[in-house]
Amino acid sequence: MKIVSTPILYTFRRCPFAIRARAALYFSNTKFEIREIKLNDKPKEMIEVSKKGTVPVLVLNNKVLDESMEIIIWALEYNDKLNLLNPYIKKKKETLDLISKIDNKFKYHLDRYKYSSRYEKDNHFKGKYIHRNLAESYLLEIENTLYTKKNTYLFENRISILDISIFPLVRQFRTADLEWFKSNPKLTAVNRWLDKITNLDFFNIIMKKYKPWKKINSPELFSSNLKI
Ligand SMILES: N[C@@H](CCC(=O)N[C@@H](CS)C(=O)NCC(=O)O)C(=O)O
Repeated sequence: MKIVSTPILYTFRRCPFAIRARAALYFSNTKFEIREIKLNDKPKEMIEVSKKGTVPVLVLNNKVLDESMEIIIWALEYNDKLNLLNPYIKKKKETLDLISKIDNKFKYHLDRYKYSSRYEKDNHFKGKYIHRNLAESYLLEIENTLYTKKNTYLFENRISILDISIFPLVRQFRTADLEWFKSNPKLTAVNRWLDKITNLDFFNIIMKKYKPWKKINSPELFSSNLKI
């Protein structure tokens, strides 16, 4: 698809779904206007194009993508010189199934662990540490993949759509209790994998801080200048 105008990304720096969308836009070398938002004061320009009010939202000249996986796939189908789509092409079902398990089941328990006070009155709430154990059980599968294959990354030893889609949610889980996570002997390979990814140059670049977007200010342009 030919891009006429510069894409606009509505984003929130710490949101794991926005982090993975920015990662894919980075790896696809897409130049875009970055609009950092406040979740409690969303710009009307964003709601006009996507009523559901979640970030990330990518506005293209002919369509709006308001699900992070749609943005990732759009970006990498547009330009994927580093072959991040490899597992999505070779093992599409397994790849999407794993991402969906992390997005839904793992994230469900992660929220109830990390933000336990918000759920205390919920009938289905099992207690902070039970939810931590249940979230951890999904990471044991990842630990097993990394450990048994002696892999650095989740698919064939190079960074792929699987890593960039999953690591921001695992990072969110880790930050809930850094000490517990880092010293957890059951998550040695997951810790190594997360350290490896968050120490790559791209991570610093996509985590740069921007002031919340205001229409009157000049646009902030994001360009990865990836040498590919
Ligand atoms: N399925 C969506 C989830 C996006 C999402 O839940 N984003 C959160 C921030 S991490 C959000 O915008 N929540 C709206 C709010 O808090 O008002 C995606 O993958 O893009």
